[in-house]
Amino acid sequence: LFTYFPGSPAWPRSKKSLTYAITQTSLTSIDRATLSQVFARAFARWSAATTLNFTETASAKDADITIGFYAGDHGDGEAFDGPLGTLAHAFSPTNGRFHLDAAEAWVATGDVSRASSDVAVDLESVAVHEIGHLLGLGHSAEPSAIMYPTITSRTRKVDLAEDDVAGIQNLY
Ligand code: TQI
Ligand code: CA
Ligand code: ZN
Ligand code: ZN
Repeated sequence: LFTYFPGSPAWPRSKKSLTYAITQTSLTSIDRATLSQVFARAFARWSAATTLNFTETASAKDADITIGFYAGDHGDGEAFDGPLGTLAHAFSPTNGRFHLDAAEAWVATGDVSRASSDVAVDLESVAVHEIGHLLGLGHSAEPSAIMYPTITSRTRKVDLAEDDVAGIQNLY
Protein backbone atom coordinates (compact mmCIF):
# COMPACT_ATOMS: atom_id res chain seq x y z
CA LEU A 1 0.00 0.00 0.00
CA PHE A 2 1.05 3.56 -0.70
CA THR A 3 2.22 6.00 2.00
CA TYR A 4 2.73 9.72 2.38
CA PHE A 5 5.37 11.77 4.14
CA PRO A 6 4.70 12.58 7.80
CA GLY A 7 1.86 15.13 7.92
CA SER A 8 0.94 14.31 4.27
CA PRO A 9 2.48 17.44 2.70
CA ALA A 10 1.19 18.18 -0.81
CA TRP A 11 1.22 21.01 -3.33
CA PRO A 12 -1.74 23.38 -2.87
CA ARG A 13 -4.89 21.70 -4.26
CA SER A 14 -5.69 24.98 -6.06
CA LYS A 15 -2.43 24.81 -7.98
CA LYS A 16 -3.00 22.49 -10.91
CA SER A 17 -0.04 23.58 -13.03
CA LEU A 18 3.46 22.94 -11.78
CA THR A 19 6.58 24.04 -13.60
CA TYR A 20 9.99 22.38 -13.61
CA ALA A 21 13.43 23.46 -14.73
CA ILE A 22 16.43 21.29 -15.62
CA THR A 23 19.06 23.46 -14.00
CA GLN A 24 22.32 21.58 -13.58
CA THR A 25 23.49 19.36 -16.45
CA SER A 26 27.22 20.04 -16.70
CA LEU A 27 28.08 16.70 -15.02
CA THR A 28 26.05 14.50 -17.36
CA SER A 29 26.91 13.54 -20.91
CA ILE A 30 23.24 13.24 -21.85
CA ASP A 31 22.27 16.14 -24.11
CA ARG A 32 19.69 18.74 -23.12
CA ALA A 33 17.08 17.77 -25.70
CA THR A 34 17.15 14.13 -24.57
CA LEU A 35 16.89 15.15 -20.91
CA SER A 36 13.87 17.33 -21.72
CA GLN A 37 12.18 14.41 -23.45
CA VAL A 38 12.89 11.89 -20.69
CA PHE A 39 11.63 14.17 -17.89
CA ALA A 40 8.59 15.20 -19.95
CA ARG A 41 7.66 11.52 -20.37
CA ALA A 42 8.18 10.87 -16.65
CA PHE A 43 5.95 13.83 -15.63
CA ALA A 44 3.34 12.73 -18.19
CA ARG A 45 2.88 9.42 -16.33
CA TRP A 46 1.69 11.37 -13.28
CA SER A 47 -0.35 14.02 -15.14
CA ALA A 48 -2.23 11.21 -16.90
CA ALA A 49 -3.38 9.90 -13.51
CA THR A 50 -4.31 13.27 -11.97
CA THR A 51 -5.67 16.72 -12.81
CA LEU A 52 -2.14 18.10 -12.41
CA ASN A 53 -0.10 19.26 -15.36
CA PHE A 54 3.60 19.93 -15.68
CA THR A 55 5.47 22.33 -17.94
CA GLU A 56 9.19 22.75 -18.43
CA THR A 57 10.45 26.29 -17.94
CA ALA A 58 13.92 27.62 -18.71
CA SER A 59 14.06 29.78 -15.61
CA ALA A 60 14.99 28.07 -12.33
CA LYS A 61 13.65 30.95 -10.30
CA ASP A 62 10.13 30.57 -11.71
CA ALA A 63 10.14 26.79 -11.36
CA ASP A 64 8.29 24.85 -8.67
CA ILE A 65 10.58 21.88 -9.24
CA THR A 66 14.30 22.01 -10.08
CA ILE A 67 16.18 19.02 -11.48
CA GLY A 68 19.95 18.64 -11.58
CA PHE A 69 22.89 16.23 -11.68
CA TYR A 70 25.38 16.41 -8.81
CA ALA A 71 28.38 14.40 -7.61
CA GLY A 72 29.42 13.47 -4.08
CA ASP A 73 28.73 16.05 -1.39
CA HIS A 74 26.67 18.79 -3.02
CA GLY A 75 25.65 20.88 -0.06
CA ASP A 76 22.33 19.44 1.16
CA GLY A 77 23.67 16.91 3.66
CA GLU A 78 22.78 13.96 1.41
CA ALA A 79 26.03 13.17 -0.39
CA PHE A 80 25.99 10.94 -3.48
CA ASP A 81 28.09 7.79 -3.44
CA GLY A 82 29.34 6.86 -6.92
CA PRO A 83 27.85 4.11 -9.12
CA LEU A 84 24.71 2.42 -7.66
CA GLY A 85 23.84 2.85 -3.97
CA THR A 86 21.88 6.10 -3.92
CA LEU A 87 20.82 6.98 -7.46
CA ALA A 88 18.85 10.12 -6.82
CA HIS A 89 16.79 11.87 -4.18
CA ALA A 90 13.87 14.21 -4.12
CA PHE A 91 12.40 16.20 -1.28
CA SER A 92 8.78 16.26 -0.11
CA PRO A 93 6.29 19.02 -1.10
CA THR A 94 6.71 21.89 -1.52
CA ASN A 95 10.52 21.86 -1.56
CA GLY A 96 10.72 20.81 -5.21
CA ARG A 97 14.37 19.80 -5.39
CA PHE A 98 15.24 16.66 -7.40
CA HIS A 99 18.91 15.65 -7.56
CA LEU A 100 20.48 12.83 -9.56
CA ASP A 101 23.86 11.19 -8.90
CA ALA A 102 26.05 12.25 -11.82
CA ALA A 103 28.21 9.15 -11.24
CA GLU A 104 25.49 6.73 -12.40
CA ALA A 105 25.67 5.07 -15.82
CA TRP A 106 22.36 6.68 -16.80
CA VAL A 107 20.54 5.31 -19.84
CA ALA A 108 18.11 7.80 -21.39
CA THR A 109 17.09 5.80 -24.44
CA GLY A 110 14.80 3.22 -22.83
CA ASP A 111 16.84 0.18 -23.88
CA VAL A 112 18.57 -0.23 -20.52
CA SER A 113 18.31 -4.05 -20.54
CA ARG A 114 20.71 -4.07 -23.50
CA ALA A 115 23.17 -1.59 -21.97
CA SER A 116 26.80 -2.66 -22.09
CA SER A 117 27.41 -1.66 -18.47
CA ASP A 118 26.03 -3.93 -15.76
CA VAL A 119 25.56 -0.87 -13.53
CA ALA A 120 23.42 0.93 -16.12
CA VAL A 121 20.33 2.62 -14.63
CA ASP A 122 17.22 3.71 -16.52
CA LEU A 123 16.81 7.46 -16.08
CA GLU A 124 13.09 7.55 -16.80
CA SER A 125 12.33 4.83 -14.22
CA VAL A 126 14.16 6.75 -11.50
CA ALA A 127 12.53 10.01 -12.59
CA VAL A 128 9.01 8.54 -12.34
CA HIS A 129 9.80 7.32 -8.80
CA GLU A 130 11.35 10.61 -7.67
CA ILE A 131 8.46 12.65 -9.10
CA GLY A 132 6.20 10.53 -6.88
CA HIS A 133 8.23 11.80 -3.91
CA LEU A 134 8.16 15.40 -5.21
CA LEU A 135 4.34 15.16 -5.31
CA GLY A 136 4.13 13.74 -1.79
CA LEU A 137 4.19 9.97 -2.04
CA GLY A 138 6.37 7.93 0.29
CA HIS A 139 7.27 4.31 -0.32
CA SER A 140 4.76 1.56 -1.03
CA ALA A 141 4.65 -2.00 0.25
CA GLU A 142 3.20 -3.13 -3.11
CA PRO A 143 6.01 -4.68 -5.21
CA SER A 144 4.46 -3.69 -8.55
CA ALA A 145 4.25 -0.03 -7.51
CA ILE A 146 6.57 2.63 -8.88
CA MET A 147 6.95 3.74 -5.26
CA TYR A 148 8.15 0.31 -4.06
CA PRO A 149 11.66 0.96 -2.68
CA THR A 150 13.68 -1.40 -4.86
CA ILE A 151 15.12 -0.90 -8.29
CA THR A 152 17.76 -3.01 -9.94
CA SER A 153 20.19 -1.93 -12.61
CA ARG A 154 19.31 -2.70 -16.22
CA THR A 155 15.62 -2.66 -15.30
CA ARG A 156 12.92 -0.41 -16.68
CA LYS A 157 9.78 0.31 -14.62
CA VAL A 158 7.85 3.36 -15.76
CA ASP A 159 4.14 2.43 -15.68
CA LEU A 160 2.20 3.54 -12.61
CA ALA A 161 0.55 0.62 -10.80
CA GLU A 162 -3.01 0.82 -9.45
CA ASP A 163 -1.47 1.48 -6.04
CA ASP A 164 0.46 4.56 -7.26
CA VAL A 165 -2.67 5.90 -8.96
CA ALA A 166 -4.76 5.36 -5.82
CA GLY A 167 -2.10 7.12 -3.73
CA ILE A 168 -1.81 10.18 -5.93
CA GLN A 169 -5.56 10.48 -6.57
CA ASN A 170 -6.25 10.37 -2.86
CA LEU A 171 -3.75 13.18 -2.28
CA TYR A 172 -4.93 15.54 -5.08
N1 TQI B 1 16.96 7.18 -3.43
C1 TQI B 1 16.05 7.03 -2.35
C2 TQI B 1 14.61 6.98 -2.91
O1 TQI B 1 14.27 7.82 -3.74
C3 TQI B 1 16.16 8.17 -1.38
C4 TQI B 1 15.22 7.97 -0.25
C5 TQI B 1 15.33 7.05 0.72
C6 TQI B 1 13.99 8.63 -0.02
N2 TQI B 1 14.25 7.11 1.56
C7 TQI B 1 13.44 8.07 1.12
C8 TQI B 1 13.36 9.65 -0.67
C9 TQI B 1 12.21 8.48 1.61
C10 TQI B 1 12.13 10.08 -0.17
C11 TQI B 1 11.56 9.47 0.96
O2 TQI B 1 13.87 6.12 -2.50
S1 TQI B 1 17.50 5.90 -4.27
C12 TQI B 1 14.59 3.79 -5.85
C13 TQI B 1 13.83 2.55 -5.46
C14 TQI B 1 16.24 5.37 -5.31
C15 TQI B 1 15.55 4.24 -5.00
O3 TQI B 1 18.53 6.41 -5.12
O4 TQI B 1 17.84 4.86 -3.37
C16 TQI B 1 14.31 4.45 -7.02
C17 TQI B 1 15.99 6.04 -6.47
F1 TQI B 1 12.63 2.85 -5.07
F2 TQI B 1 13.69 1.71 -6.42
F3 TQI B 1 14.46 1.95 -4.49
C18 TQI B 1 15.01 5.59 -7.34
CL1 TQI B 1 13.12 3.89 -8.14
CA1 CA C 1 25.13 6.44 -6.50
ZN1 ZN D 1 20.89 16.53 -3.11
ZN1 ZN E 1 12.01 6.43 -3.02
